[in-house]
Amino acid sequence: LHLLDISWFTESMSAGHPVQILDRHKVQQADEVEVAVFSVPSYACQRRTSLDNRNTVLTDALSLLAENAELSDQDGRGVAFRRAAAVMKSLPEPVTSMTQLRGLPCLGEHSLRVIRDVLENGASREVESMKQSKQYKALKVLTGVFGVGAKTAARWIREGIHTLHQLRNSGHTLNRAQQAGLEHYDDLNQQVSKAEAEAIQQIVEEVVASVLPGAKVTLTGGFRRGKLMGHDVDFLITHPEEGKEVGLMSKVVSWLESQGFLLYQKTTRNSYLVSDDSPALPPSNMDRFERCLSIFKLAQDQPHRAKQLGALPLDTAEHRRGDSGLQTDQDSCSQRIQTPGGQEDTKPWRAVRVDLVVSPISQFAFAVLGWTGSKLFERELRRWAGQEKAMSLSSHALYDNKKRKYLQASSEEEIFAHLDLEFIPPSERNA
Ligand code: DCT
Ligand code: MG
Repeated sequence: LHLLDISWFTESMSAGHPVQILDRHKVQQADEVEVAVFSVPSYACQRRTSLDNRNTVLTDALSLLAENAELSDQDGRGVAFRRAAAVMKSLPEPVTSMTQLRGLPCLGEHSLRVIRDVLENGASREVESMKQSKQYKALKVLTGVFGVGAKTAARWIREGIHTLHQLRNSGHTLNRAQQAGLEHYDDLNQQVSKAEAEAIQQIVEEVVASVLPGAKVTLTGGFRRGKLMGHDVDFLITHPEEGKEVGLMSKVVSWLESQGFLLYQKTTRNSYLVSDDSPALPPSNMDRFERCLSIFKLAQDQPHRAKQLGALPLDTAEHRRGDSGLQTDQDSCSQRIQTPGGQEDTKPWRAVRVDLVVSPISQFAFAVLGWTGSKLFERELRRWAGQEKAMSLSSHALYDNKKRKYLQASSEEEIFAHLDLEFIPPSERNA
């Protein structure tokens, strides 16, 4: 056995210099097999994680366990599996044996058991049986409705509601978001492509330019990290002159609504104020900007639409969701229209989840960093700031608890520098 030891680790954790290859050496043993032994720093924000994942079978299994934990309201377990998956995503080569993993951080007993099962048997028995379980299937279907979270889904399941058909006939009064979610269920459970995101960006840019010349629109979320598909489209809007952005959201939303672009929208007002003497950090760093959660009506040219859906039959929702294996009883006839020629065809538009956020320029660097993700990368940045640097990071500000003051930044690079971290570009924040 040749043990090719690729040590990736920080020169100094507190100095924050991230991943380096320190050395490579071979340990000669009996036969000719060569395997790499990995070492990575423990915070995801110290690592570079591109979209080129060499261990998808392992990370898919761990991510499913994470998802199931989150859907079951077990966030602690969810984070543990997310961290384990993120470590596997950052490895430069496919893992073939357990010996390669000794010394890696964030791999708990449970995650290691799952990895071993996948390496030895090609799949994890636990994950496979979870995927087939009634509980998981029902949680997936119900939380697939926009506006339905884990707690609501669990309550409905306890009442015996497992399908959309049962939900519709349950007599439950759904709120406005959930009604829209049910109505556009199929569309919203179909991934959004980069091309669709760009088409929406064009519309948003035109609207923003017409209501506030000079304002800037930035595509954030997964698409800024280079993803080709996403579950929604996230935008951040600002203006180079502080204060000019006030009132912008309502104008943008009114204009979009008047043009028939919005199938649903809910705007929340900005409630964040930086105070001079205390951190005043919001309990959740996501909810203090002026923010509009919307469902966009995106026109689709028919040939493109047809090509995109390929030869898939349109009779059930599960066909369009590919291999999820989930059964729903969505009446997808609502997704068909009669063409003038009398032929059945897809409707000429689709519903897409779009998030709009407005930030003042003074907070823009923090906002763009906070909204670029991934979710785990953000969580790890905040954990690093708190535990290693005694600082509080949000998508509005960075507060130094020891110096008792806010640290200003006008770029993401400056924030990484304040945190003593090497700058990680968006395309390598796919933890
Ligand atoms: N975010 C976060 N914490 C949350 C929710 C979101 O830090 N609880 C940040 C990270 C990503 C960004 O907001 C946008 O969120 P999503 O759209 O949910 O994530 P995404 O990476 O864009 O994923 P997708 O490509 O599926 O839209
Ligand atoms: Mg997104």
